[in-house]
Amino acid sequence: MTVQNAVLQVGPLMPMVQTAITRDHDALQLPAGAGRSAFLADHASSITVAVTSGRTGVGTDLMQALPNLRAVINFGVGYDTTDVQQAVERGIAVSNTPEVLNDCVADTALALYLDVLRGISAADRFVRRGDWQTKGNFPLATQASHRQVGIVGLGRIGSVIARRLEGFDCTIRYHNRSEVTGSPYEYVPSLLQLAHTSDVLIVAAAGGASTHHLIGAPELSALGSRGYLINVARGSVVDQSALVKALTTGALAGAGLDVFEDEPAVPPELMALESVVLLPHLGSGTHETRAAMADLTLKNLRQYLADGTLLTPVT
Ligand code: 8YV
Repeated sequence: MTVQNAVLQVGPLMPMVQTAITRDHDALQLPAGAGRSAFLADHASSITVAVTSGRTGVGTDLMQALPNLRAVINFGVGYDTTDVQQAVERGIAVSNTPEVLNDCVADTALALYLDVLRGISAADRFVRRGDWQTKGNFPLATQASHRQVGIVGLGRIGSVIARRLEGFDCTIRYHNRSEVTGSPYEYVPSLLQLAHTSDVLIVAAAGGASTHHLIGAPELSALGSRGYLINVARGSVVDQSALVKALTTGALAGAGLDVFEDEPAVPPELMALESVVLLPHLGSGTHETRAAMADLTLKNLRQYLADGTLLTPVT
């Protein structure tokens, strides 16, 4: 028997989300490998709602294979893995989980900021290796307070990062597609100019085609050999090859990275560098925030199934 208006799980989800959609909505699970074609041949036409995460998404091919898809419910604020253009063209609604993760992602940016400038993780490795006893003092680091900080993307998360940095007496400027009305920070229309005037660039812009490699060799060179890059947005926003080159040649002082271009792959050249802090895309990864994201994901799904509208649509 074919289920009508079926809900489809696309990719891994938090256990509480997976349990809820299976228990309450009889969600089907899209097989990852060989069984996918046969599954789609059997079920594609019955699927009207897909529940996915920012890491997996409903990409171009899968969306095309689901002729009756009406909504994509995305766990995560970022939805660059979903083909939003096709969704708009076909009238498919897409939701995400904004706001609830602002604090934790901003906290992660600040953790990377302090760690990279002060060398906290490197100093921890220094102590564990026994170097304190054999080599003496840990090398001097860079002051984290009173810095010139450029925020790339002063959106919901970027604004919280800026507020946190005020506590460190930093001078904050930002670059955005357009000036943020009423912002207390200086808007710099040229990203290159922002890189020139910043000690640290913090990337908090959304991923996707419009920001692909927004930060490349020229911006990294403008940031310079005493400059630092922090990225808690998407790996795609930064030209990773250019970043690796700048870091390995000393053209950039250091970087704190929660995101990479081809996750979970991390360039091996970075593994050997003491000047970088590498995190496994954990920006929103706390019990509290992930529970709030799960809750908002399920609210969007339930509201869509009840009345065809979304609580937090992306378009
Ligand atoms: C999540 C994120 O880890 O919300 C986002 O966009 O990058 C993270 O909070 C991820 O989306 C979960 O798939």
